[in-house]
Amino acid sequence: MKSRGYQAWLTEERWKNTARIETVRPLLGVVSASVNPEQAVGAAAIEEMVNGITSFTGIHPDVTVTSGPALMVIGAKEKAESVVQELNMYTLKEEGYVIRSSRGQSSPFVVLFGGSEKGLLYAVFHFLRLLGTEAELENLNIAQTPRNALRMINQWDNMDGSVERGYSGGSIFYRENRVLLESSRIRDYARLLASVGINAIAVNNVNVHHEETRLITDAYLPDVAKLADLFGRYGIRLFLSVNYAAPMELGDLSTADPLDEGVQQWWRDKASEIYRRIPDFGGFLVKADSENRPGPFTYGRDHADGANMLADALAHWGGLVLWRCFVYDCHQDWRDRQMDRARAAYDHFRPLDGRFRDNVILQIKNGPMDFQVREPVSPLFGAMEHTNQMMEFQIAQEYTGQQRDVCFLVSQWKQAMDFDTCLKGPGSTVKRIASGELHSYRYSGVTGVSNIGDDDNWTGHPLAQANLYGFGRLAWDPDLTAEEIASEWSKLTFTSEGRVAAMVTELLLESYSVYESYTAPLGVGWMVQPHYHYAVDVDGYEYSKWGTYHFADCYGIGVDRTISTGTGYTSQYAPVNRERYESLEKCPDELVLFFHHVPYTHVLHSGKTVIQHIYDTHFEGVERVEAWVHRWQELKNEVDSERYEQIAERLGWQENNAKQWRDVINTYFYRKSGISDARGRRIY
Ligand code: GCV
Repeated sequence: MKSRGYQAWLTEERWKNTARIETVRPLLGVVSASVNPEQAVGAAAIEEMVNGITSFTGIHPDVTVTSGPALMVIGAKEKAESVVQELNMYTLKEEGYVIRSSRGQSSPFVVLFGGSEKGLLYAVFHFLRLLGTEAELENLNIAQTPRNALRMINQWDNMDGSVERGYSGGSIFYRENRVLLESSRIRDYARLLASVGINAIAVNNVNVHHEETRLITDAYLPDVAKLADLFGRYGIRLFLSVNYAAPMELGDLSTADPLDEGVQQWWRDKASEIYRRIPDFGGFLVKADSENRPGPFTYGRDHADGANMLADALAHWGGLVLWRCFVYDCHQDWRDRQMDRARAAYDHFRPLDGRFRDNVILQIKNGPMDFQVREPVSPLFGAMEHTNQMMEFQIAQEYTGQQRDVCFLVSQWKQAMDFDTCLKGPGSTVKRIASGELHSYRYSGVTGVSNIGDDDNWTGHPLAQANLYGFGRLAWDPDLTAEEIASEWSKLTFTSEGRVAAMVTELLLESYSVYESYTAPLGVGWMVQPHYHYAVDVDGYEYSKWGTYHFADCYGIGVDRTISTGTGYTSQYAPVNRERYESLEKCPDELVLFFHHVPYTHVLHSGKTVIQHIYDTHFEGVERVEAWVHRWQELKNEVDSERYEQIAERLGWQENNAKQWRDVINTYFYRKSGISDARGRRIY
């Protein structure tokens, strides 16, 4: 039996309500499926349905499978006939589905109809969510299509078995330069991802070291093909991160210049070699000219030259190039304010709009810096009307608590998705750009840096599973609310009975603002220990040696990014947002130190001074975590001991972390400003 943590939200736990099991027995006892036998995804859909029914209810349904359009009828097949006829007339998108069910209790049925086997698989997982949350099964009339075409995960896994920014053990994919194909974990991971609608994955770190460079050679391609097959069975297309200098790194050429004919031919040959083995290969993910990774700049070429060369090599096979825009100069000298790191992606890429091939997608981090707890939305997103774009979120909690502290990131991602860029007037939201609606992108979507490892429960902190779940659900439907997602996950993971799911939902929904409250204030970010990026160190961040990231002195704090007196970063936004951020009066409190340098006595919209805000939030943050610790203790007898203890232990760590942040931050700013806490609390 798999442990409770391992099962995650695909729980195998039997319903406690036996009366309910008897009620649904006539419905769940029969499964009639029709699928294309050549599509492995269809088989997965049937297997998931049957196993799901048995796990929840103990019922072993009779199963018949025929060959035909992607369809499943649960229960009374004859009664469902007219619904099936009607649905057969529909044309659904490939990944779309419809679920309909009968009205009365006599001869009940549910029909699941997919636009393809993939659509059917998603319908099955939807139906299993209904079973898992013990929702009503009568009168269903559900129609779904994903809003984002690409819903992707990026693994930052290395072949030596480590995971960059991994906080839950080692890699499930690799160990000691071997691909771990013998383990059932990869398949179970594919199931978890497919259950929330993920349809693409890049299986190695964007920092491609020597051994990972070899993934595109004979040494590893047979194994990569097996990985692609495992994921393909769950409708997930496999991508590889590639080293821009691979032709050199592998010893074949002396240059990686994208305009060199030999280099172009090398990548064309490489693409045919890969597609011969993996016909459904997704394409390449590339981190170039960023944090010491090679790229086209070495040859005096720009990013369009670089990306297009790879795109041309893949085009014949329908492959994509996902080109990351995380390009900045880490040696920036902050005395030269034009060197503001926040400006970098826009300054590099915006002038290249229209020059990228159709099968290139620019992959842009949600904020202009680097996954801080609070950043404005990257101004590059949506600013290139003629270039495909997708947004990158970080599910791994690098700067947001490293899966020791609870921080439900769906709250953060929702704010980003709902942000109105105003690029084409009001309503030009990020979610409409990511979905390709605003600019009619050919390819677009969202991607997330994975937070899983080989810890038994996948994510280290059991509650961090909610971030992986939530990422997939939001990528499928950005209109879902954080409340809906948190509650759905909590019920699936802790069952809908008793108090646990409700308490966990509350905790998750508070957690983003709690984490923000005791860490770096008001959007200023960073203040973390170098390289480690977890515990507090106000001046510690590794690149701070070239200039502080917060500009705190005895008078004030914050980064002046205005056009009038600062780095000019605000100019990168459309007029409405530019004016809002440029003006100290209009700038939202939570971002005031991201955009402005202000005295500690500056009064926020909240009515508090900046310094008092810092003191108050840091005291409150600790109090709120202390309250969680007590609330969790009340549930001791209502949660299995495995997860109870893991969560209790981590809440204890979080409490210590919050106290450390409170004491260090409050002391630092008391000493800098010389202003004491208006409420007279002891600062240190
Ligand atoms: C994969 C940050 C992280 C790096 C990461 C990089 C990136 O700088 O600290 O570990 O490298 O982002 O997104 O490429």
